[in-house]
Amino acid sequence: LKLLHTSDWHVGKTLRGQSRADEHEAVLAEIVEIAQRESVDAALVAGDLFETSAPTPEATRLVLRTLLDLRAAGAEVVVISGNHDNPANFEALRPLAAEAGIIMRGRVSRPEEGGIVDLVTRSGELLRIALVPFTSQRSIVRGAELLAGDAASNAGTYAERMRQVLDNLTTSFDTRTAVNVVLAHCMVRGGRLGGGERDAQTLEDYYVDPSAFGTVAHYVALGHLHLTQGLHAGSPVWYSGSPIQVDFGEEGDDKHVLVVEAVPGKPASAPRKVRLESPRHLRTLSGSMSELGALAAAAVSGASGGGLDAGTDGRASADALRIYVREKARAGLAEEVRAMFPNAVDVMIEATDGDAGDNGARVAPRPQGPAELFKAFLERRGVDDPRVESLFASLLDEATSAQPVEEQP
Ligand SMILES: [Mn+2]
Repeated sequence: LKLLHTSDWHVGKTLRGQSRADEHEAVLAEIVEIAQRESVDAALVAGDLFETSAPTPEATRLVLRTLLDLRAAGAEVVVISGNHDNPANFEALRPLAAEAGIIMRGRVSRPEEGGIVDLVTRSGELLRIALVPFTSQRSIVRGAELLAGDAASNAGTYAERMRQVLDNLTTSFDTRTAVNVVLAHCMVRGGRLGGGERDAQTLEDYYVDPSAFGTVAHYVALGHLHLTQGLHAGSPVWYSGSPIQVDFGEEGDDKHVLVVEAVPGKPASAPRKVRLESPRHLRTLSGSMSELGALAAAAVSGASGGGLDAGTDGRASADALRIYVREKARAGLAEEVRAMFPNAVDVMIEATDGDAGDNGARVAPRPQGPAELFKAFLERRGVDDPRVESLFASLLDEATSAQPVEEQP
């Protein structure tokens, strides 16, 4: 039995206001092609299909098209929501998706109400999947209660609640008769960030311990972290990573889908990484105007550029560039840089005190997100309390994710 594992598509993601629809079109078509070529029994999509909880019609069209194409390739298609997705929308689409042979879940459900699905795949094997869509701090108590069948005590961390949810969903796993898989969108302790993930939900409060997945699953297919990686656990626990470099923090990361083979009664072998060829690369350049000019010339001629890699493999023109200019600020400077690099999506001027060039700072400042700025603010105020940071992160997340505040039982 062969599984294709992908996640974190983030369709609808823009880069400094520029659409990335063409990148998404290309990479999702590539994933469908891999599913066809490998004749996979099932395609598992572990959340964050969309960038926002209110996707545009264009983003919706592409995601639905891709899911239908995966289904048409002969694969069972199983999808859960991530923290960027709208869980209520996923639940609303669920019956329509089911008609198309696509299993979709937005919320943790009892095993008999869709928390567990059994599929007889085209290879004739039984595939049992426990579905664990992203669950927020706010809804984890209800999720744990729902599955335990009684009121959970108010004590208990996010990690403990998630362990209860996973325990309840995986009790029916039977390694002799089925291939057992957990499909989840969450932050597992020990995972490495890719750089494009949203701050709040990678904090300590949202960690799940790898041991919570137990030892019975053949495979645990995770979404949330954008870097392809396996974790040390009792079962093979893997993040497929995102198919595109979602933000500049992921510069240089190769992107993959994972292909896993498993049969009942035997532990699964390690997943095979299938490298995605189509994604555009994100790249940061920095230098004075004369240094940047040399890089631009080298990129055009395909030669190597003076110690700064402008992309010498013929893809340079296709890269999306972030450029730090070390030069005295003057009117029209950013426009001059954009003229040199038509693929610049972000141009930042680092003003220098003296003459332009070698007197300028050598290190480009790291761009700071709201959480980092707030942390710096707390430091200046002499506040040392991780709970305040964590509260800020949750509030920021609520304000920016626009998830429905009310949760229906
Ligand atoms: Mn996520």
